[in-house]
Amino acid sequence: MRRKLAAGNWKMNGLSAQLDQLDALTAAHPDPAVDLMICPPATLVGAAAAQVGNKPLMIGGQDCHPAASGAHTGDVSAEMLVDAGAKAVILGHSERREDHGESDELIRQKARAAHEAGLITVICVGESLEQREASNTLDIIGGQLAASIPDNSTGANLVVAYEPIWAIGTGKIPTLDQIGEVHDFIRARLERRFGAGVGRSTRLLYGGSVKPGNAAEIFAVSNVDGALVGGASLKAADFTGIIAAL
Ligand code: G2H
Repeated sequence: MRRKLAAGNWKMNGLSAQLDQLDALTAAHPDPAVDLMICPPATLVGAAAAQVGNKPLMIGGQDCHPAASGAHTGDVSAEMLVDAGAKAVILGHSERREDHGESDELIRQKARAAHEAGLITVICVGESLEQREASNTLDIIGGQLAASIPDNSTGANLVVAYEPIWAIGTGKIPTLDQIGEVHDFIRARLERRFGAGVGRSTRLLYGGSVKPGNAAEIFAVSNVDGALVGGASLKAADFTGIIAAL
């Protein structure tokens, strides 16, 4: 049985005062029935992890470099995230694929390094509106899965997030049938590549304009094990509304 997961992606939002939201979250969920994760910007990962301590809220990064250390100005390694107290890292978010030209191959290298460092990876896949309208969604997702998920993935260290690019921060979401079709497809591809054990235990998140008002219907879709939430994770009250729907 897969444990549900609510993961918040703060993106490039949050100064120190934003960490107050973590206290509000852990106070509202002292013993959650689902896994909780917040991925703040890199500047806050260490402070966030220290603030959360042993409370049941994982802190994650939003990216990492494939190398453990070296001459890579501005980058952060998986080992550094672990050292800062992170338990997870988001990789291959479409904003990184677009803003930084990240390829599936690079994402796979990052994910392999993150798994070796002991992190859970939340690997993002998703199609553009143009690709969906051309009926290429499953081909695109299949290619991203094959090329960006590393061989050292397990049901424990891999989470896949389906984030249709056109639904991110736009308020638009796919139909529930469209979400179900893609999640069923991702599950089948994982089972085919890794076998039933890993394929069935890997958690699949939906991401893209998830809000307290639409979370319950999305979570009722087959093979949706939780959400990767951007804007609505910035306020503990909104995120709590989503957690309550899981
Ligand atoms: C999609 C999501 C979080 P939002 O990027 O990864 O953001 O919920 O703001 O659409």
